[in-house]
Amino acid sequence: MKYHVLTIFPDIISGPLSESILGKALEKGTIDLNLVDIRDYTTDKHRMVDDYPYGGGPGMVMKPEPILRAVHSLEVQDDTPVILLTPQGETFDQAMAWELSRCQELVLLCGRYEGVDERVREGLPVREVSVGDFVLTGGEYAALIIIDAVSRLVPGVLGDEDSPMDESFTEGLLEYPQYTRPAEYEGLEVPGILLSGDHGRIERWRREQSLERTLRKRPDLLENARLDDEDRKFLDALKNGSAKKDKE
Ligand code: JF5
Repeated sequence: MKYHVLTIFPDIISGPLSESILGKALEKGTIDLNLVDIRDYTTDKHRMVDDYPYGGGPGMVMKPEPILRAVHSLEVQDDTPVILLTPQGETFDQAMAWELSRCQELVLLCGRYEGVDERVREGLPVREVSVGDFVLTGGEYAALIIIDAVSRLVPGVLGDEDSPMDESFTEGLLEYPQYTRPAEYEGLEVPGILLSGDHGRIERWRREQSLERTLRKRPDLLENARLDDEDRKFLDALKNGSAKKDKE
């Protein structure tokens, strides 16, 4: 996977991507990063990337020419998605992360200020993507979120030990609670079932914890979750307040 990131603040992108798992993946070449400073595609002596909005109003707007020149300078296949990070886009989620992970390359366009001149959207087939209903100071942080979520799905980025395939088992549900040593910390105990060695019961307990958490915290997720008959029975029991409390 190769990411082409267009930004006027390349250091915001390079810093986080030099660390941890993605830093290793970049070193290994499992993922690749082409950082493009939009300012390098200006032609005036002040290297101006923004200007006042026509019609007045607060803030600045990113000029179209440097952005379009930067995008056109890229050597990418014609079908490479050009993603513009903006609160106005379709909301990014795990399904989109899987979809994007199947691309060979992605172009991520980071806006700043009050936004990007509308003609960038008209001059390019851009896909507008939002990472959530809030406003950031710039698209760089949204681009990092997308790069992180997509890269961990690219084969070879995670170790074999923590394969993202695991999640397709509990697809669409919140994760069950995790514990590690010590078994007791200041009176707080690890649920006994996890120490029992009974893998069948542990698996069922985890499934029920996932279902219960999802029902309590994110009931909206249940509509698209993959549930079997046993899951539905358990959820119905929870909703009726008659689910048996776990004894551990
Ligand atoms: C941005 C103009 C882009 O604020 C965001 C954003 C929020 N969710 N997803 C993206 O992007 C930065 C700000 C102003 C264009």
